[in-house]
Amino acid sequence: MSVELAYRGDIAVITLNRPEAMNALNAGMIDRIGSLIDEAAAASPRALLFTGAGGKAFCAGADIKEMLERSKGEHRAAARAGQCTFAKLDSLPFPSLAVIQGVALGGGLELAMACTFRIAVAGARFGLPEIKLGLIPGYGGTQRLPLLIGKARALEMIASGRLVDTEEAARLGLVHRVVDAGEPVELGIRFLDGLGVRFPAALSFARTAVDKALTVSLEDGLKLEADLFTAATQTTDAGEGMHAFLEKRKPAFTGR
Ligand code: CO8
Repeated sequence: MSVELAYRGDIAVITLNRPEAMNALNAGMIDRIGSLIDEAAAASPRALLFTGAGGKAFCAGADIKEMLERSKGEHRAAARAGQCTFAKLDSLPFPSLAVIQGVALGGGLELAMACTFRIAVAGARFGLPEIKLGLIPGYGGTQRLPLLIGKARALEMIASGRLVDTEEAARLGLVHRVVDAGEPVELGIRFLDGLGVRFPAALSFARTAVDKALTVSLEDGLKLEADLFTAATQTTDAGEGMHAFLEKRKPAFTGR
């Protein structure tokens, strides 16, 4: 199978496994990623980690050969299918992490940008090079890249199609951390362990609120924050977190 789901303890791991084509995403892989996200979510993991097999590429983007064979209507449907799959990833109630070893290009970077966190293994390179094919990003890149690094920088990356290295990616805020070479899943688990054993349910509220910050008015954003804050107070984890503080112990969050 060119996309696989496995578990490392309470962490779900989805591996893009098509190294002979730099893990390029065809329509079947997009469908399968969507099904595997659902399957993983049903198991309520601590986190969902994405990685690419082969060491050279996290993912080199959408399958260019397959794109050439599509009609106009099929292109739109294919773009929407990928966008829906990545939106599902973006709205999971637990964190997701892309461990990027090698290149993350086009649809591959768009997949990584839909994750909560991105870490780069030394030597990784990033880009939205669609312009060099006479195209633009179609799996959310024109929308998520400006949200992550700002409009001017995003337009420059998309217009030039140039690749950025790990140092620049970290400076731009495209990745959260750069780590030394190693086995990607191990590196990802180490990063997640450093963040805490399990995130409280409030993480998904924080993500929703922060996502809206750049797209709605300040007034509407503040109302949303108050609503989500209230929702967070009603979770089991909020009771646990506040009691643990007063009892001078570490909280045992369950993600609920
Ligand atoms: N699609 C299909 N095949 C690919 C892709 C791809 N995106 N990338 C690499 N491959 C294949 C190559 O054709 C080659 O196959 P073969 O051995 O049969 O010739 C094999 O992988 C190895 O690639 P290279 O020989 O080129 O390896 P290099 O180490 O020289 O270069 C690179 C690696 C830099 C990754 C290079 O392959 C490259 O530039 N790839 C294309 C990157 C790119 O342009 N990505 C953007 C694609 S478009 C996109 O992602 C749009 C997303 C939205 C789509 C919405 C609707 C579907």
